Amino acid sequence: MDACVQVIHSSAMSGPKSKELFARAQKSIPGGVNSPVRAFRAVGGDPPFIARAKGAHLWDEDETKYIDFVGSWGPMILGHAHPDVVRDIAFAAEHGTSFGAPTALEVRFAEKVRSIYPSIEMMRAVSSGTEATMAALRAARGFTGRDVVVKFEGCYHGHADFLLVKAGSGLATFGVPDSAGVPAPTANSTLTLPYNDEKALREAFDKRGEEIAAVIVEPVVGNMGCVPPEPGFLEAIVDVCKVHGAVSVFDEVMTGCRVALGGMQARANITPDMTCLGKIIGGGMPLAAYGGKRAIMEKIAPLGPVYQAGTLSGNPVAVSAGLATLERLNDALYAHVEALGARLEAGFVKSAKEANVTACVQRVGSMITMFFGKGPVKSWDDAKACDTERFGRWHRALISSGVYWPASQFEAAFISNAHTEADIDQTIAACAAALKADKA
Ligand code: KE4
Repeated sequence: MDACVQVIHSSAMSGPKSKELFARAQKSIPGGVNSPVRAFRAVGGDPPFIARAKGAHLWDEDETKYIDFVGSWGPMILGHAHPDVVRDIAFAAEHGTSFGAPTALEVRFAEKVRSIYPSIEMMRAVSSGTEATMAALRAARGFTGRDVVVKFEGCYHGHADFLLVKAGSGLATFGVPDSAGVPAPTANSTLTLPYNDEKALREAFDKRGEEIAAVIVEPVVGNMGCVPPEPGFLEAIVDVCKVHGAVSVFDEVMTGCRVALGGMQARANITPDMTCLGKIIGGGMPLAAYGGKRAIMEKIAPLGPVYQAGTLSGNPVAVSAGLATLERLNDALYAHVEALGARLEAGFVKSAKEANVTACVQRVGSMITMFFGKGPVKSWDDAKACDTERFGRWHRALISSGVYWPASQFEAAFISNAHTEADIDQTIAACAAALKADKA
């Protein structure tokens, strides 16, 4: 996730109703938003307030239409308001929104997830990706009896205190808080290493292997922009954890059912000890999950000593949306989003070349980022060297052209099954015009 850069720009982008709502919102909600990236501070301009969505399109309160590449930050792979998903949500709601009791739906959901992710022998539903990663790592600590967690710079795993930690001074030294409010001692249980740096990983284990409970990784990073793993990096994580008795955790909240039905672990044929899922598996409702080896998951209450709970965990409305989504993910969908992803990538590359702009496009399946830097982007150091000002100008131009693109250089964009070649070609044209105008 990017550091919010205060960009002072007037905006002609959002219409009068959005502007009025934004002014009101800022009186009651920090930054006027319920999640920071939505405030457009990293790109400038005021955010349009969205009134409705259908398929690949959004409409704001001023009835301006956009082609949507945020997709609620990943969940909407079927497209917005899919009729089957809406129908199943309504049916569930008519029978009660939440009981706080076990339901048949939750059993079906767990069995469906396990059928897609063979590495998940047992799982627990929760309500957000943050809960999923926090609980998975607590389970890993409970299972190993160790405290230290290894993460990688540029990866975001939700806002649990011990995961909001940036690299310490030396590679194998503990981290320092990456947010106010995170106690220093908490950061002392997290080692933050450079992504794609197998040598640093092995060094950390050589020095502190007996303290390390788990390594958590985005198997394709979305949170510094789309950064794929270097060959062998993911395998090294699973291998070094096995050798040292630590738990390998793939945070597939974003990549799960995105880069392939079975996530990056299926695409790369790698088996982690634990997996975190979210976004797509909830179909746009608050639903996530963590799971993995039975021996680890049997540490979770009420079976074992690791506590984790949730009032709305696995509630029937969210699970109905998740099941309706999962049941419609098929080979044709992944072929479609792959083809459109390749088309968009080629169009962006061509536009940057024709405008003689330094940029590189990185994509895995239907998650894609246009980096305004030489590339390739393999780590946070590479990503943060990109021209975020130019990204901001490009983003504002896209929004003004009716293309709703993630409001940060350090985010991935998403293509859904509802996008068409016409949407992609319109987006490429908007990109080309934006780059050309920016050179003028
Ligand atoms: P949530 O708590 O936001 O459901 O999930 C946290 C999370 C965990 N792991 C990964 C790999 C994630 O990408 C996320 C959340 N992603 C961000 C966007 N990059 C959500 C958007 C936002 O924070 O507003």
